[in-house]
Amino acid sequence: MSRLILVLGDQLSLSLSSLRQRVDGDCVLLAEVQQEAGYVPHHQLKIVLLFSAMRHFAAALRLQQMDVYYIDYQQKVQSLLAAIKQVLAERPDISEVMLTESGEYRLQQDIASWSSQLGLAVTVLPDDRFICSRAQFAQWASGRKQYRMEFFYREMRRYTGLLMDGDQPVGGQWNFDAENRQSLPADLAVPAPFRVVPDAITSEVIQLVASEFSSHIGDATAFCYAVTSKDARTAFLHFVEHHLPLFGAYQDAMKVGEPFVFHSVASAYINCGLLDARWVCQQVEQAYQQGKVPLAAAEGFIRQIIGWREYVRGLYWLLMPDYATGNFFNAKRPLPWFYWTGETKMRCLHEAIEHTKQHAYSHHIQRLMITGNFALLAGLSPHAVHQWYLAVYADAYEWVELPNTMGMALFADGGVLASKPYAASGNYIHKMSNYCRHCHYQVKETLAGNACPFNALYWDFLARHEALLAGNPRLALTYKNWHRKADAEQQAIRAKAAELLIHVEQL
Ligand code: FAD
Ligand code: DLZ
Ligand code: SF4
Repeated sequence: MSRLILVLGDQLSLSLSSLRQRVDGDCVLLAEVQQEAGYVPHHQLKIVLLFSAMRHFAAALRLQQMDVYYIDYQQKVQSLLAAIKQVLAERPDISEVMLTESGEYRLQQDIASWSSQLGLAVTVLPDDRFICSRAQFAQWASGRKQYRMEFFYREMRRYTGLLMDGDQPVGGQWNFDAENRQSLPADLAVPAPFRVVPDAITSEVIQLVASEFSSHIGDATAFCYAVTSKDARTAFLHFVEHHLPLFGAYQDAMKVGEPFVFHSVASAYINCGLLDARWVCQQVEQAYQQGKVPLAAAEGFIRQIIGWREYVRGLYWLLMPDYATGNFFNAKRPLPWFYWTGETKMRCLHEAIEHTKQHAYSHHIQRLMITGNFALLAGLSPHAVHQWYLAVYADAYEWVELPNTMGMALFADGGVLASKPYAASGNYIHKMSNYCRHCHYQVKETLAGNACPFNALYWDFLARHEALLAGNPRLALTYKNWHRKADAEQQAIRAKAAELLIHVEQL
């Protein structure tokens, strides 16, 4: 009897746990299906990336003499289960379905019902592309009052041996973040990102997506990402050579017309399996050891992968499904339409959303301190914001998007992930970007007609939620500053914020 190995669209790694179990006679299935392509209105570039990478991956498996079934989108198969049934109808010799665990809770629940629906054994294997297993994370979390990333990260440094000198961190410090918060000098040129010219397979997928998903955000014909692990590795090595040396210093910086700055643009590749998380860290460690990049840059990058990335995944599986329904501030406002169009006079939001539309990408500080910060201050519904982030980025899967949105950007989990809300006024954006110099609004103003909306919204957010936040020691100084303001000024700020929120669609 044979087994059918189902490989999901974000499992495009030859070393995948399910593929390692393959023996002669087993066959492999990849399927472009309506359910996965449609559970949120994914960005057109994300669908091109996934479908083209899946098709290239199927070709790579066939080159290794594997027996591969590939269901393409034109066959209009509704779900992964329906795709499996289609293969089983042709292959009565199959007695078991095997797959590596899904990255999303939604699909995991679905898979749990497959065995009874198919009348076959369904074997689910751990996804060991992650460095920390779900069980290992649960063990780390058990008995802790707080799940702070920094402590988890140190354990991961010890566990992987990355940037370690025996049991001590190389350079005598775990974290060089304090050196990583510079704004971009006006005359510093940003090297061009790596681009790939679409081949025949990708061109065909572009046409498919342009016609089948034309109502989704983005333009499929602008696609220039890698779709094979070979090209994704070349793209990453391009980053290591040209961008990594300044990655640390300018990690938080933003500039008009520069979507990528010194970032790696690697998340979409790592998350769908084209790049391996351990491999990227090794390249970065090696670049440091060879003297090509400063320690602060190498440590800053490795922290994002073995720290943040592993941490949010652990937290997701530890706290789902309740985590998805958090709404600490009881925020209810619908998402303004400009999140889809970028048509707003606020230059910072316009830039972040335009980058998102054009590239299915914006970098971390744009996600956190621009679109996320505005959503937090304006009291947008966490569910609506979560659905938006899940749809618009090429790297978005719920296991990584949800904790970043609910926990980091919106504090909707009440402080499980972050020790205080990442709320900021226009002043922060002005410090870290040149956006305000190109904006309709005046960043130094709070009450004037053309005042930066972030200013009044920031104070109003703090005042609105004082009962929930005033006890947080990290906000003590902020509340002291609020209470230093005269009553009349406080009232004027709050009235201004109320006015802004009534007209939020026109900002
Ligand atoms: P770099 O800045 O070059 O960082 C290197 C790598 O570190 C990234 O490729 C990524 O794999 C990892 N990384 C960095 N920060 C984080 C983080 N906070 N959580 C997890 N991994 C991290 N990341 C996603 O991969 N998918 C998402 O859907 C996603 N949604 C987000 C939503 C919000 C509201 C916020 C604030 C952040 C989100 N992030 C998400 C995290 C982060 O913004 C992206 O990983 C990063 O911007 C990807 O760009 P890059 O590859 O150029 O990253
Ligand atoms: C994101 C995505 C899309 C757009 N389409 C497919 C698909 O057609 N077939 C598939 O197997 N996977 C797809 N994916 C990725 C899945 O949604 C992802 O595997 C799950 O959400 C688990 O993380
Ligand atoms: Fe954004 Fe305000 Fe600066 Fe305009 S002035 S770019 S709205 S922070």
